[in-house]
Parts: sequence; C-alpha cells; structure tokens
Amino acid sequence: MEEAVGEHHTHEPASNECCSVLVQEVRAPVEVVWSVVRRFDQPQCYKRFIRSCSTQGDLKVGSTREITVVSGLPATTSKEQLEILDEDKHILSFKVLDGDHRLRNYRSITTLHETLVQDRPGTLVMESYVVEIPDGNTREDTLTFTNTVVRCNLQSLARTCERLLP
Ligand code: A9S
Repeated sequence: MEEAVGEHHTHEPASNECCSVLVQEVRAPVEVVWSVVRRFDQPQCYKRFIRSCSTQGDLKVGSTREITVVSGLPATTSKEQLEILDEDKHILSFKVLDGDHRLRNYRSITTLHETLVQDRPGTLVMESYVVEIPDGNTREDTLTFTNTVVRCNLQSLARTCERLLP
C-alpha cells in the first residue's frame, strides 16, 4: 500500500492547485469492488451526486462521459475523460474536461488493494485527486468541499459493494 501511495498517489500540484488522498475499507473482495469502480460509463451506480451519465462507444482509455448533477450542488454538468483503466492492477483514473461547475482541471486516480477485513477478503480503496483552487476560494474551502464529495462517494461505494455479496 505504501508503494501504491508512492507510485500513483503522489501529485505535484501547481501553486493554484490542491490535492488530497482518501482511503476506504470495503468488506468485499477486490473483484467485486472493481466490477463497480471500472464502470466509467455508470458512475451513478454509487456516486450519489450524479443524476445521469451518457457515453458513446466502448469503454476504453480516451472515452468521455457527460454527467448531470443532482440539485443542491454548485454544479449542473461535467464532461470527463477516462485516462487509465488497468484491469489487472485495478486502477482507474479520469479527468474533468469541462462542465458547469467550479472544479476546473479535476483529475483523480483510484487504486484497489487486497486486504483482510475481519478475516475475510476485503479491499482498501485509495483515491487521490488534484484540482485548481477557484478564484475567490481558499485552498482549505476547496479541499473541504472536494474531500466531502469524495468521502461520500467512497462510503457509498462500500455500501454498494457490500450489498452485492451473497
Ligand atoms: O466524481 C468524482 O469522482 C469526484 C468529484 C469531486 C466530483 C465532483 C463533481 O462531479 C460534483 C459532485 C458535481 C461537484 C464535479 C465535477 C464538480 C462539483 O462541483
């Protein structure tokens, strides 16, 4: 896991950017968690701030998706591109291209790691991101907002995967 942090979760943010890394334990095997995480075309399966998502063609690096956002957030749409989809190492990365929201240049990477949870196969999900600090916002505000979204997504991912178990 330290290796994963070093290899995939070390970012060099510019002076107008901030970054963070979050970890979530899931009581489900890596294959189950990956089956949910890999669906770049269906983020609404677990990301509860996303209302809908549309994509075209096969799921592959370079694919884009257009999402619409649930009401109540300072955002309505986002256009995002798949950058890494490593089916063997269980790594997914995407970046924001455009959209009606304030998280300019958001890019994130998610890696899955085998672990044991109460003696059963489990997964550590690590997710890190870099994003621009919007004009008029502080680094702290940006981190607080973005960490809240990502933490909600990870908790919801855990619940979704745990429900898939027999
Ligand atoms: O979707 C993710 O993996 C992570 C984040 C932080 C997504 C944020 C978001 O989709 C909203 C939830 C709509 C919040 C974007 C791109 C901008 C927001 O303002």
